[in-house]
Amino acid sequence: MGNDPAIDLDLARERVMAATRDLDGSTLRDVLLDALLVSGVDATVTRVIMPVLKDVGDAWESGRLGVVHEHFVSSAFRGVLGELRLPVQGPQVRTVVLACPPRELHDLPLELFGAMLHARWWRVVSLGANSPMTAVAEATRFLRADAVVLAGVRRTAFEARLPSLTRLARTLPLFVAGEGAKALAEPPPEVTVLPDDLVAAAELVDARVPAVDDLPPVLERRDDDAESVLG
Ligand code: B12
Repeated sequence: MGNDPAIDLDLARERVMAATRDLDGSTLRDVLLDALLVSGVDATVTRVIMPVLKDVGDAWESGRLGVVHEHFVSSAFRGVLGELRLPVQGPQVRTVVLACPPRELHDLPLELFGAMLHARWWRVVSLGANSPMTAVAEATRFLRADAVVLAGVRRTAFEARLPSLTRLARTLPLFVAGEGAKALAEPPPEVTVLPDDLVAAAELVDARVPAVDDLPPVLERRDDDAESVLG
């Protein structure tokens, strides 16, 4: 890899896309881990993983790639990001619960967002797709969570749950994201709609729930600590 992260990430994106077409899991994993080491979680998610996800989704819709590619890439991304989930510990750790509302299955961008919060020293507890609102509320109580992020593509996923969202938002900061959240005509005033830009959204959540003193360094790339971050 060269010294210019922009060039590396463009190349990484092309290689991940090619590996997806070839269903080549080991190349995909190697390229992504390299990108994460060199450029960190934020840049790799926004410049490599999300664009590939979008390309694969569009190509799948138009028939240029098959359902096999969509499944393959989703599973491979989850696997690689899972490898990075070192436990975060200490009094300064904040806990976030991630979930998709009931009947919402588009959970992958939310998982990617979780990796970005993890890199900011959040303990990320993911309930995944199609989560009952009662389960979300129970998880927040049990974990004494500091925040909740819900994401969905369909407006109805949120619209049908406005009373539960309002109740939940009275107990802790509640963020909603994705096309469905943005399409809400009138989100409850206590609920924050996150921007599409994942870095801006992560910064917003991070700033809204300040950690206690002695924050450890953000788990982002520094020239001298990339090895320790990714182990
Ligand atoms: C992959 C996919 C699926 C996968 C989901 C895999 C997964 N685990 O996530 C599966 C197979 C499960 C699926 C199922 C269905 N899907 Co689908 N799916 C897609 C597809 C092809 C790609 C979505 C994607 O991941 N895009 C990549 C991401 C990066 O882009 P994005 O979703 O636009 O997100 C952007 C922003 O919204 C934002 N964002 C999104 N989430 C979050 C979260 C956070 C925290 C933040 C900060 C930002 C953020 O970030 C992105 C920035 O560009 C799209 C079509 C497309 N080409 O986009 C349809 C699409 C989303 N699906 C659709 C539909 C209708 C369905 C189904 C009902 C059946 C069907 N016809 O396919 C089912 C069931 C859905 C349900 N009940 O939830 C529709 C949604 C229409 C709507 N608004 O209601 C779409 C648009 C297809 C279409 N043109 O009709 N789908």
